[in-house]
Amino acid sequence: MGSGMDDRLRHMKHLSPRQLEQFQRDGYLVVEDFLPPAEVQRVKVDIDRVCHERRSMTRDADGFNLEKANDDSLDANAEAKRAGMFRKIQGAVFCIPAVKEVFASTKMLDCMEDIMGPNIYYHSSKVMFKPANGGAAKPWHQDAAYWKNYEPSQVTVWIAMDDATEANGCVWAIPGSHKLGLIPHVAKELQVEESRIDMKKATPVPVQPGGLLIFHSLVLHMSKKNTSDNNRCAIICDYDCGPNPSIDGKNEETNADGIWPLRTAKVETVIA
Ligand SMILES: O=C(O)CCC(=O)C(=O)O
Repeated sequence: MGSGMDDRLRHMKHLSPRQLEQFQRDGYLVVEDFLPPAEVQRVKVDIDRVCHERRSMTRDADGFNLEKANDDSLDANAEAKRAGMFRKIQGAVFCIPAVKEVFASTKMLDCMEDIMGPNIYYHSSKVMFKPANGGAAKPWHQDAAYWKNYEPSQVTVWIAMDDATEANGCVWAIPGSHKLGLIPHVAKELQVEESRIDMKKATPVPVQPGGLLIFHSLVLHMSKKNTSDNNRCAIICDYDCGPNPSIDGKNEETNADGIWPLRTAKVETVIA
């Protein structure tokens, strides 16, 4: 290990060197008990408030995607399972203040700095719902396949708002798959065919409310249909270590190029 790495390990702000090593080996890491229960409750109340305001929606609009009767989340005009039953809210930090507070907090950025280094930019965010008794599956994919014009330098934080278990559709991952490079994706809902995946390695990643699942944008992951009586909701933020425009578009936080620097290394100017 070089002295640069020694230095980095000495200055870790939230994670332990063992956790960093685990992330580097597997491409993902679970950090339990990151948000206290009261904070999880506060975020859930804010999500519920925003959903309640849109409870009559029957068509996708403004980043709000509904659960579809035919389970095809990409078919914006397909019949919704129920008005106001959402699958996803894209750009969540911009419409749900409590979600923004979590993802832009010092504690969260300290944690991400341990993994990504001192330059952290906003890439995108969402709420992913998986309603009880039928919330749709998400097939195997690498997030980098969705972000075609970007180098795969993003790291995602997925935070459980409910107890995410195998029964209600927790995420599954293939440890080490971030080292495989980008794998061809097919179909409308971009996905990797199972024949290309070492399915013996498929690992469920249950997370308790307030726990984090942190994963690299090349990690193969998926989640199954929710066949249980319990809802499963997660808030998600994707961070980039380069100054690239957010895929959620320009808004009050971004500069004219659509870039939102959340934390950048301070360069000391030496005056001779
Ligand atoms: O929350 C889920 O069920 C899946 C999330 C996911 O695959 C993603 O954000 O890329």
